[in-house]
Amino acid sequence: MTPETCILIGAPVDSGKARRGCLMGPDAYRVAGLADALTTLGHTVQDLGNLAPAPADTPPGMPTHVHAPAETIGWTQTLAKAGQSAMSEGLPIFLGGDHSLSLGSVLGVANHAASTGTPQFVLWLDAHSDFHTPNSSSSGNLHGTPLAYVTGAKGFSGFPEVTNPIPENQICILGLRSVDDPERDVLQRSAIRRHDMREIDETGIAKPLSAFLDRVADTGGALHVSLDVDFLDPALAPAVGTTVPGGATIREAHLVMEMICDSGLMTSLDLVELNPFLDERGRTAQVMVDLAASALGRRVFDRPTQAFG
Ligand code: 4U7
Ligand code: MN
Ligand code: MN
Ligand code: MN
Repeated sequence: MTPETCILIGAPVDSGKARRGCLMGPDAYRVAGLADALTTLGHTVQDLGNLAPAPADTPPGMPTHVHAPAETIGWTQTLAKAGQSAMSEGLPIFLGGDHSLSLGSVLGVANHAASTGTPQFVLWLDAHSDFHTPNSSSSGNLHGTPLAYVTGAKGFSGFPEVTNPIPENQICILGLRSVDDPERDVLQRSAIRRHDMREIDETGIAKPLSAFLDRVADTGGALHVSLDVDFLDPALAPAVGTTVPGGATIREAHLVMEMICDSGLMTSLDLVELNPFLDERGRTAQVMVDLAASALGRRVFDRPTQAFG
């Protein structure tokens, strides 16, 4: 693949849920050798270190059961800014941190895409749909809300205004097996492409993914990939707070990454929800680094260029 400038953005976000530990994620990816893996593949790596959230106040109008809204608002401001400016320098890789970091990462890359007149697409690899608003969330955990926020959903008082919402038909979710009732109601009425594990069992994972990649390619779009550790089966990737059995296998996940790489479409990447405190001898961090390497060109053999579809 064409050599990229990969910009590592450490986002030790831990405010998106009550259970702590994701703040150790960025360093776990560094220890697992992410930079070396990318350099070996011919890319240039620039590590911006770990960022910190901008100071923010608790907004009036935020339901009181929501966990740490001010800190997450601060992170959203910081990461949107960092993401938008990194987009003109290379391919940002957001090292999480819990999934609330994507409130900022997706906002930032979408703002950049809008400034260049490019349609922004989002591929969400996750057991969960993360389509709550602060009002619909019964847990009050904002890591369950980023996809709703970036589509321009109401209820995110105090958060940066979403001036370039991602159109529903430019979002694809793969890996679903835990969707709450309020999320299901909204998703079923939406144009979001959503593929649960049952469908993946029945058709294979390549089919829905290649259809989505074809659409990105046809429109000349930018593609943000958001990889939640819990996309994978917890037996293979135990370092996550929200384990849901029945997830993707190692090969399904690598195939997704390899197809993304072959498409040449990925313009930004989140690695989220790794909680190193729950890991077993670093194996989950290693799996995530290996998946990032697959998305950026690691191969057993070269393959002839081919179209999917
Ligand atoms: B993750 C949940 F109730 N839906 O809202 C919630 F099941 O980023 C989980 O995908 C959210 O890990 C999981 O708390 C957020 C729950
Ligand atoms: Mn998630
Ligand atoms: Mn999840
Ligand atoms: Mn999770």
